[in-house]
Amino acid sequence: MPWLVLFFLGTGFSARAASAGSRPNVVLIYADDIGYGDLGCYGAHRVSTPNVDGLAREGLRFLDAHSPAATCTPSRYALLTGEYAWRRKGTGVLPGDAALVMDPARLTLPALLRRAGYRTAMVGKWHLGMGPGPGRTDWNGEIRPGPMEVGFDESFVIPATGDRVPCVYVEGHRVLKLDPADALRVSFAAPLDDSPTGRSHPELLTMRPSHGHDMSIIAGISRIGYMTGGKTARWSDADMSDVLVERARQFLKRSRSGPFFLSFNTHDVHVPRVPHARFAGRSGMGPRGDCLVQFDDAVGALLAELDASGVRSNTLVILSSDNGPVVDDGYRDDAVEKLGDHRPAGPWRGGKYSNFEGGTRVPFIVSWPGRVTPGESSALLSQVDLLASMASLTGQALVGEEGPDSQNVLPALLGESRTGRESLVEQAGVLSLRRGPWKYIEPGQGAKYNLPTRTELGNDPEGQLYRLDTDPGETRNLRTEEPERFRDLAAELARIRTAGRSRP
Ligand code: NG6
Ligand code: CA
Repeated sequence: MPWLVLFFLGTGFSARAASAGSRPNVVLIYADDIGYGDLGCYGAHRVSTPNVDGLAREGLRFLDAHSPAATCTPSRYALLTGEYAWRRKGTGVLPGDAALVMDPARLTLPALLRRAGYRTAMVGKWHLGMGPGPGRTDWNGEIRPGPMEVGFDESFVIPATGDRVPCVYVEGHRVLKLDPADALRVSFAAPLDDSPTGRSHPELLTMRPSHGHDMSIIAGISRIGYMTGGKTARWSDADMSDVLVERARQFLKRSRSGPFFLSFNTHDVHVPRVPHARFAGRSGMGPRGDCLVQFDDAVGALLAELDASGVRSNTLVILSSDNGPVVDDGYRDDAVEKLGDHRPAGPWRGGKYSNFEGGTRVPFIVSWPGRVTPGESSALLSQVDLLASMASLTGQALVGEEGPDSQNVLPALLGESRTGRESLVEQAGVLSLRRGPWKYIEPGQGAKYNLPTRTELGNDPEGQLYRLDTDPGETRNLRTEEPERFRDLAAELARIRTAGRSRP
């Protein structure tokens, strides 16, 4: 008799663990440049983020979760494709007129969910290129391929970043609110006319650059790249968060019969940081802190919409960020002056751009009320794993070349296991390999500091080895003390590199 009971318990458990065929809605809230220490639930005390903290309280807060890279484009590429971006040329931080970096033929996260019957939407920052590329994309016509060609049924995006032209929204295949009589042109090679630029006319600016960002002036702020025309289509930086939230809410309302997948990619807290007037001054930390408050408010609005639609208990919400934090990322916005004792990267060294943990160790919260038991988890995982994990959630299998670096960490995401991956490759200037408490950083010839941002890049021509459980701040390089371990990890990284895949 007891074995029968065990049998039933066993099958019940494994069916639950595998969730074969279960199709909860999935909402990914993907922040920009928000660091491990930027949110209240991760220890921030000078900025208040009650909505995110509430999500963490009723969900699972991860302590060793990573963005695939320490900058935006490679992180987003890896998240969507399940392939480490460093395997592909041309996946570094892209200009605003870049061609789509993904092969539309390959499996992506939205395409996988669509296969399982989901309606999929992309709202917010894209930064993966769109159209045929520089000089060839017609911003006044149909812009493709883009999000809609890689698995999204609907798309409303900032093409690149807030600090890069074109400063317009693209809805579906078209620039929103474009007047055909005022053609939009974009160039990253040379000015398109003799309009004043940030460099030639700094007196026209409402926010001045601290480095770069001195080309076309759009809405009083000079950006990276040149654009002319498209005046009716230009966005208002201060309204951006509200515009994206409204689009996301419309999608949620329309899709409540489910299942749906929403990728809500905020612009906060990337530069230029221009919070809406109702958040300006709220944090006492200048625009960077105010944009954190704005981000939190957007999260609250989305969760409220899920509640109002009655779908919250059937929705898996994942909140994370595309890379670690940066304080001065190119505009004089008081972020450095008003930082005080706020530590954007929490206990980790470095930040955005860095090989140190601050580059990719980011907030990661999973909530699914009634399904995911609240708590915290030290499981090692990466956003590159979402593809294989969502495949498992929806009862699908990855085959062949699909998601070559994506591992199924669903049991960890749902809190059924505290074990994630065994090892993980982190990408910044060079590659690092994490295994257990160990971190190997391959030799790097680059500079010690990214001077403009003052970020420690974590380069050492000899390579580095750290033990993070006893030395989270990566202060003691054990390369010469642990030569064997150093060699082993270097060899493992070399194997992952040459194998072209790491998925078991
Ligand atoms: C850098 C920009 C920085 C930011 C970053 C991309 C300069 C001097 N710096 O080149 O401001 O835009 O690219 O950020 O131009 S990311 O989060 O999209 O990767
Ligand atoms: Ca970013």
